[in-house]
Amino acid sequence: MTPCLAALCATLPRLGKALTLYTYPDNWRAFKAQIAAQYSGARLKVASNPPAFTFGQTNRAPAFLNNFPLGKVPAYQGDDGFCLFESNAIAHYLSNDALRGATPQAAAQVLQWVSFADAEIIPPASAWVFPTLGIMQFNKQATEQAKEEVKKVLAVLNQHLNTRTFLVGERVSLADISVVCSMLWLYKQVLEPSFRQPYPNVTRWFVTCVNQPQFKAVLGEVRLCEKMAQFDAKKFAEMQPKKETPQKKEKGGKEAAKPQEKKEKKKEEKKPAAAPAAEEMDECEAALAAEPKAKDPFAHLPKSTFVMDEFKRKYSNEDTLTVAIPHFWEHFDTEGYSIWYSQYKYSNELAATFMSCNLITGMFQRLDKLRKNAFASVILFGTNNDSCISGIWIFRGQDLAFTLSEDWQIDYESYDWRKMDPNSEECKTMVKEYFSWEGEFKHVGKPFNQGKIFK
Ligand SMILES: N[C@@H](CCC(=O)N[C@@H](CS)C(=O)NCC(=O)O)C(=O)O
Repeated sequence: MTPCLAALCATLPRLGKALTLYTYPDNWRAFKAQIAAQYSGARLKVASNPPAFTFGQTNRAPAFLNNFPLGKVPAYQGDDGFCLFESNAIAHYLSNDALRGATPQAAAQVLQWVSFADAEIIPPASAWVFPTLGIMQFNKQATEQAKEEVKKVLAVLNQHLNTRTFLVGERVSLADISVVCSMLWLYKQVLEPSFRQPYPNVTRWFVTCVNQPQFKAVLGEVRLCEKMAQFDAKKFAEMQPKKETPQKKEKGGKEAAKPQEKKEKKKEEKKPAAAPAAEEMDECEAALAAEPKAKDPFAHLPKSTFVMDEFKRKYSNEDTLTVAIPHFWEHFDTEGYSIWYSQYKYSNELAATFMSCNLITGMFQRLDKLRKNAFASVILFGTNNDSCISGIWIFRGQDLAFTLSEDWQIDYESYDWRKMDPNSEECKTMVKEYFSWEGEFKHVGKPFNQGKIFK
């Protein structure tokens, strides 16, 4: 019988050993590896937020540079210590044979499209899209040139996909994953219906791919652009680092056309470590800063004495039974927070346990922005074709948080939710069992196999 305990928590894993992908949130380069892992069943943990990973800090620390000398993300570390950088290599490693191309010809074609994405799509896509995100100065000539290059790329893809569903063979491969990810910003930001109209095969293929459950688990719902985004001078001004630098003043159209070159140049000019605040924002930091600053949906709640981050640090770094759980009950604020039991409604549809694990990790990824205000420990009980999923969730406020944002509503309706009385013995027992992954789990009625723990 396959051991199949899977437990996940919306915080740092406590067991240092796991397949870990370091990245900043919503990084299209990391998406390639994440989607490949969804197909292959590789149990990948994404470290993209504090305290596990802070972009600009963790990746500049000696321990990280020791494994990944460029300090760039995505970066991968296996449970065996194996380390990889470069997103394509990581995605390749986490793929299965079908994704990589099962014959020498198919494998070479996959490589062809992966290279095509990097060499032909990313440069013009960046030159066109970055100014619309306010992270690069606008230059009309460069943008027009980029649009023409994108048209060429779309024409090539459209022709290729005229008689094919996917780029290589009859199934999704790493070729589709790489090319789709490289086109995400284009399709979201600038490829409005009239622009994409001459290339129907490409849009059909793109929509088919992003609607595959394995893509969806990572990307969520991808909404195609309705109106071509334009350069926003105000946004660009806001995005610039406060301190003026000579580099910033030099920034101009030619650079916009060649983001890669710009980065190389910047590297040469970079002063050694000393003054990060004075450096020009690089395209990745800028992309991060460009994330729309959503209104805090919990802003209306009175302050709470329970510090979620502090509890998560205890849970991540210290013994659960003797330190984290006592800390939780000592500080838990019953007015500012609530405790909920969740149970997956459709357990009869759960097949392979790795797919159920992906269901849970996918949900956690989509709820990433809830992390400051929520904590969950969710467990998959049972074996292949006989399993169920349940968990304990802690939310800021007295209601389920999911309705507060459109982005959070994808998964929660597939679960039954029961609010628990924090003073009840039942609640104390379940918190203990779900937080520590130990106990009788009497209410579950399925074995809790002490086999592998996937986090
Ligand atoms: N070719 C690399 C590019 C990686 C890359 O440029 N990563 C950027 C984020 S988008 C980074 O980590 N930059 C940090 C730095 O330069 O310090 C890949 O595909 O993985």
